[in-house]
Amino acid sequence: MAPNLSPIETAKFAAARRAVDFVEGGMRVGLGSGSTAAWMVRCLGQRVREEGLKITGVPTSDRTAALARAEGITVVALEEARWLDLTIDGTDEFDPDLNLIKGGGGAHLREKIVATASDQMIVIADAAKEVAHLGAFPLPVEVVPFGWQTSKALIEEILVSLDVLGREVTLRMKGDVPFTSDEGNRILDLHLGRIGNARQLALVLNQVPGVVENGLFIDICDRVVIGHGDGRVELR
Ligand code: ABF
Repeated sequence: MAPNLSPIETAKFAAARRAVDFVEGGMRVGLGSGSTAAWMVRCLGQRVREEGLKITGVPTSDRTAALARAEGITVVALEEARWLDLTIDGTDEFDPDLNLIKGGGGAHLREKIVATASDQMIVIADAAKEVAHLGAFPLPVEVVPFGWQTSKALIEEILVSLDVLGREVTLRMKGDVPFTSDEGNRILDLHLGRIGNARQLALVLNQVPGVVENGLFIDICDRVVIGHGDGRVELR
């Protein structure tokens, strides 16, 4: 399956392929979003077809659902699976405590719901996602469309008092219209530069009226599989 890939795709494929080794027959598996997770879904599909692996997949995005079905993976809604054995998903950043910034693809709400409904979460990432401190990647915050400007203003006020470097908050756009998540909500991107206290920020953000969820995953990830451009894999 691994054709001659670029170094970055080699890294993503290597991490995805190694993570799929943790999947056992009979598992209910949360399927993440993004390009690294797409490699994972393809590798899982190969095991389903070639080994007869029996698993049930719960996708975190409509796009992942379509890919999983195309790969021959049995897909069910989280409501039907109720609880999952394992979720495998990508990330935008991970720090030494395996805390994450996710949501660059706009799917962090469903990703966090699925990940927290799992016995274990494994993150797959190319080595560039490893950071000493979270925050260089813009932190997504999903807000309902009603009164989103008020939510944005309240967030900006909060940032003044918190342990962050930057304070710019932008509405995520798709071309010249606001980006809409699979749930029909809007995404605000917090350009913070460096987050000192991610645990505190995650708690405070979700208290803002209109905020549905933020992209900080604190104490949720159990293991990170890191892929390198030469095909090497590391486990954290
Ligand atoms: C998803 O994958 C998102 O949470 C995250 O933004 C994205 C990372 O994408 P990629 O694997 O393409 O770098 O999990």
